[in-house]
Amino acid sequence: MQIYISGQFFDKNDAKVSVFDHGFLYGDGIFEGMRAYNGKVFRHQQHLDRLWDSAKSIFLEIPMTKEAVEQAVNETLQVNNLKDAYIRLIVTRGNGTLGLDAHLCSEPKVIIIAAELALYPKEYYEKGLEIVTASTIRTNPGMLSPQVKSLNYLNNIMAKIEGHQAGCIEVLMLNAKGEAAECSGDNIFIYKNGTLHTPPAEAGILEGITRRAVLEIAESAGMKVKIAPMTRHDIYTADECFLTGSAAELIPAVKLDGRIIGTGKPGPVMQDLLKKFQAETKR
Ligand code: PXG
Repeated sequence: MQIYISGQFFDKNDAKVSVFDHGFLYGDGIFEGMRAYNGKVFRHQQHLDRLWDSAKSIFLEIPMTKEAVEQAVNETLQVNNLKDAYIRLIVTRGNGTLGLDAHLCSEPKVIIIAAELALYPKEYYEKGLEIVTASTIRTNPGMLSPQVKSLNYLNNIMAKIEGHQAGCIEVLMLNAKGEAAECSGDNIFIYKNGTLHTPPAEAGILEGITRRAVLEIAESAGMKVKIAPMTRHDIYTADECFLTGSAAELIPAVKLDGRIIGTGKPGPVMQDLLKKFQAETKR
């Protein structure tokens, strides 16, 4: 496996960053998780735009143009001979001191890892996920915005550990108001009485690229779509529930906190949207 670090490729064992990198010391950096289908990155430009927005928000100057990063991502796929892959694009603050001062850091580092896909096992798509609500809440937008895809994912990792302890591979995270925000690494949708619902950005979510694609697909299929605050009660009483993310695409959730959602089986609306989504990834 060849890993790209700031203009050079390194073998997996030699791909290293300094212990003084603020990405390591403080989680001071940002990332994107992307999917390549048949050699092409799905919605590449949107991922780059989101990365640049994250960078701007944390005063991080990416030392490359968007075009150069796009090309480096494509090159990383080619060098590793990967057509269908998961890609991790990372920008760290660079080497600094043991202090917090970001101004003392060297140039930010751009790292690209392209790996074989490690998807959720097929049975989860067939049977649906059982999820629980984590007691760890999603980052409050009054703190670092959850729209910043930062290298500090500890809240989400704590939530995921809670899920693991309950025997679940994904968990629902609430915001400080007690509304449903999203899952630890996926956005959430429900379908009820003919309308597709998902929480708004203001609920304190990362606005997923997959979420956006699903909203566009649903709207162009003439489906009623509502982006509004969502409670756990809404999810318990929904006809269908599913999660979205670059790695998972669309995956059904059939139980939340012990309540069976709808029929307790993957629903027809989700399955139809997944088919349409996959058709788009093939285009
Ligand atoms: N919410 C959060 C908090 C995320 O981190 C999504 C939603 C879905 O966004 P996209 O753009 O992928 O539709 C994410 C993305 C992984 C991994 O290894 C994925 C994410 C974060 C960390 C790791 O698959 N998710």
